[in-house]
Amino acid sequence: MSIILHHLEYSRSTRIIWLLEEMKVDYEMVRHARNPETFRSPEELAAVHPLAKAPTVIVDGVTMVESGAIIEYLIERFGDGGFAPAPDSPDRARYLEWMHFAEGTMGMPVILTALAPRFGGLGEALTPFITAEVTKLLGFANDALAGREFLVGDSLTGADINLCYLLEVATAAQLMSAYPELQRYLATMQARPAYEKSLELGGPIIFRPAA
Ligand SMILES: N[C@@H](CCC(=O)N[C@@H](CS)C(=O)NCC(=O)O)C(=O)O
Repeated sequence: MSIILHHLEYSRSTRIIWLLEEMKVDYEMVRHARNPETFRSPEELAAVHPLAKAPTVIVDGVTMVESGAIIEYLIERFGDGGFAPAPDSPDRARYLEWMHFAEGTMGMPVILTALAPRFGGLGEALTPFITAEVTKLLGFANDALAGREFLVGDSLTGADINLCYLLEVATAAQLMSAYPELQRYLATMQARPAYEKSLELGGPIIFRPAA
């Protein structure tokens, strides 16, 4: 068994470090720095996969991108029955829904909002649309997590891992103040030893320019 994780600084690939540390499996990590001018991934990552995206993993010689797919695949192969409800569990549908909600629905508006200040803002046309979307999506997740430690069931799943990166981005973009349940949930995840280890190994998730 061989797992190679291509990790890009300040990126979603911290999700995969976190998962691999939770599963306690051996892996090799190849680190990539962002281009300091464009903040995009470097040529070395394009040599691994044409999209040059993080995370990229190579599992037993097969190269794969997309956090959600990678998380599902690694859990199937190496999760030892944990980190996802079984296919016939009543929690399975909700697990898959949350897993794909993160990148499929929440990612674009949250990341656009976080990036917008660097590019002169969202502008008049996009601001109402994107802001309403962010409010709806964070509110939805906040309500779903009321009184819960995890998105699904009573233990950590891949869906939690996929969502938390976006909550880190939302926190950095100061979008989280109205969502106490999301703040509490994220704090609980941040306190997990494997989460702490992922930051130790991968560096900060969010780039913060020197003041
Ligand atoms: N939906 C993809 C998004 C991957 C993605 O956009 N990753 C960013 C890092 S957070 C990236 O590689 N950016 C560098 C670039 O596109 O040049 C996933 O969840 O893996």
